[in-house]
Amino acid sequence: MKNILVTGAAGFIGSAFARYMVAQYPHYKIVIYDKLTYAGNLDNLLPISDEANYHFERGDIADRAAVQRVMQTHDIDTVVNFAAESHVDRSILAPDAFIHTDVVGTYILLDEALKHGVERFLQVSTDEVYGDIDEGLSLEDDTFAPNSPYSASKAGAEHMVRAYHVTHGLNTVVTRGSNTYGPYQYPEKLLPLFITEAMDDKPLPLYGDGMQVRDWLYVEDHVTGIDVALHKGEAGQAYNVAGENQQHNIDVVRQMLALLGKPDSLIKHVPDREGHDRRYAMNCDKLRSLGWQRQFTFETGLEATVRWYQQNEWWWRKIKSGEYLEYYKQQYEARLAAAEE
Ligand code: NAD
Ligand code: TDX
Repeated sequence: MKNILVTGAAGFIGSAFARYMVAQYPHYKIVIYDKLTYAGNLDNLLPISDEANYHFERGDIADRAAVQRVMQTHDIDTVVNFAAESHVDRSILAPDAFIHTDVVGTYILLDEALKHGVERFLQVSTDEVYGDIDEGLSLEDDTFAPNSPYSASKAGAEHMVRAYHVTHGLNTVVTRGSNTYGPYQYPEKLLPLFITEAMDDKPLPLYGDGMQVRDWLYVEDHVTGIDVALHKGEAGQAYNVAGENQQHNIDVVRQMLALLGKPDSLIKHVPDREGHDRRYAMNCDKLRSLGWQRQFTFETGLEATVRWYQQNEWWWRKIKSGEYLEYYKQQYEARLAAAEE
């Protein structure tokens, strides 16, 4: 591994991975390739933008000619694919971009990686491919049952990764992360949306009864999980990256409000997300057996996250304008009007 193409690394988890890799492996060349959609933000990469082993190229993973060019220019031997449309609610409102990037884009990246002789291809996937889990923990060999256009597109991408391994012998690894939170997360996801809205004393639109269960994973632990799978994972295998911290949404929100010193009365129960999965939970013994260990508890991770948003208003205030406000209105205006106390 010498020259690593990290796609989608102007986003939340990809930028954390890039910041970590640039510092951890000064002898690797880290080439970021990102379309800079609404979720891509060069501010996320400012801490490493002057480092000698960091390079940035703007482009779409579904643009074959551009992908070819970047692989050749930088003599890429390793690909880590974070690039995706990542928000479930947006996939319900407008699924086209999810098919374009998550499905077609992943296919083009795989195809060009194969042609270019890439030695390792890591696909960043999600616990949502397993679908709603009533009880127990999802294991890597469980069947897929994706329920949203987002998770269906991520499952489609994974099937293509598998096919390129089995059919063409491409050296692939997949990681399936659980709900990730931390600094630099775009304020459309539950925690950054609710932290920043609560700081302004705005109502917090909690879907349904708020009793859905998610497994919360701090972003820096997700990043080290991907690093371990990249370096030690067996070709053709998938690895769950879990927080082993399953909580009801309403409890997560209450803990966040306590850290901010804001009242629970900001919570408004609004009409539910369509097709809303009730519970995700994974077993991550397989990745642990490769030597991965989390460093953050939910208490330390949540506190670090809340303080970061308090201290970095420069980062998120400018995001909350233009397209963001249009999306917010479309997603929440009618829901908040129909809110129950
Ligand atoms: P994000 O939305 O913050 O960032 C996505 C990035 O991909 C952005 O920088 C965007 O500009 C870029 N991008 C989008 N379309 C592109 C295209 N066609 N070509 C090139 N770049 C493109 O997402 P995130 O939350 O950081 O998630 C990163 C990856 O991790 C995704 O693959 C997602 O499915 C997966 N994942 C996320 C979570 C989570 O909780 N956020 C959990 C598990 C897995
Ligand atoms: O306004 C909201 N109100 C609310 O009740 C939002 C945005 C979310 N929620 C609920 C829905 C979920 O049960 O909070 C929970 C978390 O929601 P999101 O932050 O939208 O995440 P989720 O839908 O669980 O998906 C996330 O985890 C898996 C990421 O967005 C995906 O990219 C990842 O694959």
